[in-house]
Amino acid sequence: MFALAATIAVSCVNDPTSEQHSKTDAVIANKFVNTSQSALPGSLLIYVDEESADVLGASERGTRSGVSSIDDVVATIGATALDYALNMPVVTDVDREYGFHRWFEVRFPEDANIDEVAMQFAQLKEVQRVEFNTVLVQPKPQAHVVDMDALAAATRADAPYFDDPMLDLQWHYKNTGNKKIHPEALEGADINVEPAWDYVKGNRNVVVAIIDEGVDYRHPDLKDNMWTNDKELNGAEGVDDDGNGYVDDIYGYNFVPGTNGKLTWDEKSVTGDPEDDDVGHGTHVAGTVAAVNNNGIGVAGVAGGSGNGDGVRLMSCQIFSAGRPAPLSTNADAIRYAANHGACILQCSWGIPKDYNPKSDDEYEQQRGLQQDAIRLFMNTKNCEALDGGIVIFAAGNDAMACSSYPAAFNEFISVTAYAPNGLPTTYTNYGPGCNVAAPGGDYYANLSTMQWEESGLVLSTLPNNTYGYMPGTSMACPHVSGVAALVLSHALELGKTLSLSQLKTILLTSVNDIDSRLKGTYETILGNMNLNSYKGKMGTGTIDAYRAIMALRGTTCYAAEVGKEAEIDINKLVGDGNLSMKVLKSVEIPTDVATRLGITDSAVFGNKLYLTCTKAGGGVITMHAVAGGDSVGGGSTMGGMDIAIELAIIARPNNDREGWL
Ligand SMILES: [Ca+2]
Ligand SMILES: [Ca+2]
Ligand SMILES: [Ca+2]
Repeated sequence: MFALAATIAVSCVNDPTSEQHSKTDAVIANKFVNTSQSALPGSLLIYVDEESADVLGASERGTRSGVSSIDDVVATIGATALDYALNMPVVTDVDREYGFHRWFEVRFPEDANIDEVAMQFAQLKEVQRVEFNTVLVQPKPQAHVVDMDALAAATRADAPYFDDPMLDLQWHYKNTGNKKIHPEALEGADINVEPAWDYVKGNRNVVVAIIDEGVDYRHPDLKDNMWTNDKELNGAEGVDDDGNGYVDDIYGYNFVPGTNGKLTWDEKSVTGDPEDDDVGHGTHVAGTVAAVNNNGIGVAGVAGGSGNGDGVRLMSCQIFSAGRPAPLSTNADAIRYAANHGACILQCSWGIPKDYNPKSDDEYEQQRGLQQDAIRLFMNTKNCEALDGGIVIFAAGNDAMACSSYPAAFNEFISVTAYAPNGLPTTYTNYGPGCNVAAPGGDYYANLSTMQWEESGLVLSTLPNNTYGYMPGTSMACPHVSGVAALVLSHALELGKTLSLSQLKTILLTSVNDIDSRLKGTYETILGNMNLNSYKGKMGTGTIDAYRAIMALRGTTCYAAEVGKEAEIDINKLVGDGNLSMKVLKSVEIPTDVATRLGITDSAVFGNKLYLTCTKAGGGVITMHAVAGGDSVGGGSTMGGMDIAIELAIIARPNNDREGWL
């Protein structure tokens, strides 16, 4: 039976009802980074002045700081612990630069009135900021283990790029319009990654930090692409072999308080609520970025290599664990770890609770606390030769809200919305201000003959314990963008190019295909009608296209062709300022594999124009040979001309016009 709750569009305008702290003393009020809404009970983060930080740093801490005013409050509230908010066995110069040595976490009984405790600290001149330890939210989609019978039934007609048997079903990489996957599947509604694999499949020197549930690093389709901390890998169990403050952090670490630091992925909830069980979210996200390609098993990953140990590497930074609270101090610790251990892409499928979402970038910046400082460290840390910093990619959120959630929405991070196999926004995706780019997140469809929700239109990836399965969400869209970013950096390494953070973001947000022309009228679902007009211009710049991104990096001009319609390509419009006067286009080279992939059945050159028709969606590079500065003098000969070759990447997509489609 249909068991899915209807998604209700909610307004973006919040109505915070949290108690306002007394504004009689503006100085004190300004010390509060955030409010106690969604705060972890019995925990506060305080940011002290430099002098107190020195005293605290030199003290044994525990429950006494050595700063008398702070100790008075600590005694009054019956504090049980006082220490650095981050795990810093050694405070480095970089930690000082970011002020991490000034952030402390105070623990006290959970039944204490947290607002009153916060006020006591805020009244001290030594305490400059007070931050509630907000508990972050993880979208918890249901996982559907793949049905092997369905797999056999939905096999696609053309030969998949790699030998991974489930690549056939990964419509999000190549959507052939297979109606067995989704009754309205739209050919070309995908990230167009297969032609990008002609140029690059991954690179070991690109490390992607998966800030999520733990990644099952033993999974046969992930283990070869796991990042490893070699000192721990070759070290002793139970010993912090590299002295970084984390014991046995071989593939990453479980930062969640109340765990022993070991990565987990299938633990039953500690709250007793089955809704809080681990669902394999981190393992699924990791597989989309870099499941091992071409190894004859399971699925493919966007930047998973060619089966020869050449995929990008995955670092598991676990912040969600079996329903335990995920406070932002833990999150900041995980992000600092990613920055300090070699990651250059921060893959974030989580957010701030929606009831507590900031309403503007200014508000988010005012709430500048420990987490933002950690993200800033990540963005400013160069861990990949090809990128001048670290890129931060977030899911936009699944609340069908007309704006992105935060932190995704912040203008320095990429916020990813989700579309379905029909090329339309998913029923749950956030959209509107703050959203930057769309990627496949998948959606259920209702099978009216069986009265079941079908999951083959969701995203297919790895799940814990050597299984595979489907999940929906902007959480699943986000790793597609992280994967494309990883491919671009991998190729940049091979080409010896270095990108600034701004250049990489520009490549990702401009290497897109149109979605807006499909967004008109009403889309009927059994849960209700979606007004597609309201999504127009709000899903981001478009749907991300891996092939376009690689072509943008290479500097190859792209030409958008419509499937099934003859393209008239005027060479004079492609180069220079678009007003060249090359009169003779001599010939065109269309490699056989490109002709096959795009289904180019005929082509012709006439004067300065090339005519060709693509019958399939995809991408490929052709080369046009022209004569510059020469002209025909009759009798077939030319005078004074120079042969030039112009590479052109053809991106073929189907007609986006949905008029009359429904
Ligand atoms: Ca260690
Ligand atoms: Ca060890
Ligand atoms: Ca595989």
